[in-house]
Amino acid sequence: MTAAHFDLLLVDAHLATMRPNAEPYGAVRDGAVGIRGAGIAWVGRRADLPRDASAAQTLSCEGHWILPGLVDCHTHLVYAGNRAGEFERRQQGASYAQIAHEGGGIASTVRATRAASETELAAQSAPRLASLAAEGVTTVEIKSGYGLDTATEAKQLRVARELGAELDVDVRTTLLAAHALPPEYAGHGDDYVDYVCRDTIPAIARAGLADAVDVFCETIGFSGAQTRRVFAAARERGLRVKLHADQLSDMDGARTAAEASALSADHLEYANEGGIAAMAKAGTVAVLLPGAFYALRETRRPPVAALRSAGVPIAVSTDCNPGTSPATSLVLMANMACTLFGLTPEEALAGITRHAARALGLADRGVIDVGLRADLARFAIVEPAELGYRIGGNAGSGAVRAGRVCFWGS
Ligand code: DI6
Ligand code: FE
Repeated sequence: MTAAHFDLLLVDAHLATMRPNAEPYGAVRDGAVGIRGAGIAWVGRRADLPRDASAAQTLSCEGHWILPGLVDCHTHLVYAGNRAGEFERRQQGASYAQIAHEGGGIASTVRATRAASETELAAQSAPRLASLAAEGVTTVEIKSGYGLDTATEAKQLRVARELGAELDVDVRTTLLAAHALPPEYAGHGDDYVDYVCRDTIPAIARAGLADAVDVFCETIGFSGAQTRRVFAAARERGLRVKLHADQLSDMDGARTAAEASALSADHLEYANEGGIAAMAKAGTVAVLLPGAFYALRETRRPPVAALRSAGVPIAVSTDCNPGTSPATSLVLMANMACTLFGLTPEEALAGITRHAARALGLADRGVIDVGLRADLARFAIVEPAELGYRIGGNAGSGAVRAGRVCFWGS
């Protein structure tokens, strides 16, 4: 038998492998991870490492914890402009409706995003992605949805991919052309849906710019019938779907998502029981977004107990967007999912690793196990629950993506 040789060997680590049905957090104390190429070749207690194990590079984790590289599975982080001024006005008493009526809200971000050059858009968006990467996020989903015309949606998705390459993050892109009605189509929702189905989806699919298609199914967004039309056009082009479902009202969005075998249904504050049962049957992941819940001062919590008892996997994400969740810390979202929604810290960590990977249809990551991608995040903590417990700060002390060290602190 050939000796165990690794390209990279991590030692002096405690591991929260997040493997299900093992110890809590899939924990292995005094562990080691052997990496060969882009993949994990060995995981276990250091004491069990083969005696003849050797490595081109060995790194000490100095007693820190190693988790699977974190996965932020729902963001709108590529946009131009800023809505802090609107926040200021709202705090002084102006309503969302009033601001929207005056051309603010999503429309103002659409104007700024259309006007920005690709370089400007990338420069404004980069710090948001960098903030996620600095806390060990190695995979990020980024949606379009602030272009609302084919050319600008394509520009957003190109910038998303470019930023991933630049900042060493695996970016998955989602076309969200059905996010809001652009001003050109005011009062003509069905005509815009025609345009999305006939022009935008085929063009984006031909250019290979999107991994999935999403819709904002809501009274202020698109109806269930319109959602199904967009999903059918996506399916025709071989694209998987996901849905902003039941965020502000019960639109039966959870069921609509499940019936289309959606990867995920996201938000879900107002989801009904039938929809949850349908999600369980279809294997659709529930993505909870506590940042938007918090920023909107929503009081109706997503149906966590019902999701749990139906066996629906629960992911947690930032929803990073300029209007309802200007959040750039995924670990803070794990804390908020515990405090606001009642998740256990272990559930919250599964929500930003294993279940988030599944929400993107990625079976090769989200858990530390042999044969999976070597995407790892290192944290200066004494136990995994600390990541659910802390409010703010960044305990991230290192990250490895596809076997390569992205950063390594002390
Ligand atoms: N749900 C939301 O809460 C955001 N988009 C969505 O689909 C709002 C986005 C914004 O206000 O810019
Ligand atoms: Fe969103």
